[in-house]
Amino acid sequence: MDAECLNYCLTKKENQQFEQDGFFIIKNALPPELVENLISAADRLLPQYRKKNGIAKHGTVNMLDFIGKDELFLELLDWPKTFPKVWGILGWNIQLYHSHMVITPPQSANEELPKKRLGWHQDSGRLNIELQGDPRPRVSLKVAFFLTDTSQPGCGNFSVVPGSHQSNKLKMPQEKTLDPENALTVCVPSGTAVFFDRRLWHSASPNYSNITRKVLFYGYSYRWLRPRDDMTVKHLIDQCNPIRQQLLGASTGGMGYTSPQEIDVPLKPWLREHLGIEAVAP
Ligand SMILES: O=C(O)CCC(=O)C(=O)O
Repeated sequence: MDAECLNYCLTKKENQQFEQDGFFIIKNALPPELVENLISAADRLLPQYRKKNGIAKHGTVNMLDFIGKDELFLELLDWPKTFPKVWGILGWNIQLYHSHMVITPPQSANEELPKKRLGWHQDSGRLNIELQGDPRPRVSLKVAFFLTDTSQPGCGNFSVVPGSHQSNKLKMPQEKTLDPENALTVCVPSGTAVFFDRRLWHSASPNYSNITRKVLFYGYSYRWLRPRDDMTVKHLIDQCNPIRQQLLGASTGGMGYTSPQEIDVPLKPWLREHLGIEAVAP
């Protein structure tokens, strides 16, 4: 991993924002040429995915486990402008536990749907039932890479309720079609990365623009959490450096996930070498 990434470590302000609001935004995380190439890679996968899953051309796609479907997607795993912030929040015992790509085509004009409440949720399914505590522990976060422009509302924007990660429940208005009072439409240009805590109440939203919205979600968690999708990456492991191998789930065995040796977590010695012993949690 290139030590240039150390220029983009988590700042105090980003950390405070993450703790307080449950998310923060990094503009210009990806250069335009890379965004174009990622769009092309995504577009190459879509026709077959739509066909296989019976999704019409204008239907929304939520493709899980895209990470191993094009080598270019591996570049964002440890992307210099984002990855240091991931370890800055979660530490070194981390992995990619989930990837999904959401493609939201414009809603056709004859699809004038009645106003409906958005699909507010926290990530991780049964963790939100079986883990005790209020708020429950963080466990994971996502980095959402925006490949298309959603700088205006109505473009299929990502929506959040700032600060809602601090509670297991989200208060809803009595009127069933309304969203929570303090809901926020996240308006960001292409190339932006949005970091969010899995506990943050969030939702997708309809796309009334004429641009198909494309976002890549990278979910990072502690290594002891089971992956949320199939993580089909075996064919890529040998060509990856040790830190990428760690992120893709490599381990010397079961014990290596809960009580890792340094061989299981090459990110740890890398951080110690570059940042010093005091920067690395035991
Ligand atoms: O597509 C979106 O904006 C929302 C994605 C989402 O709900 C999720 O990542 O859990």
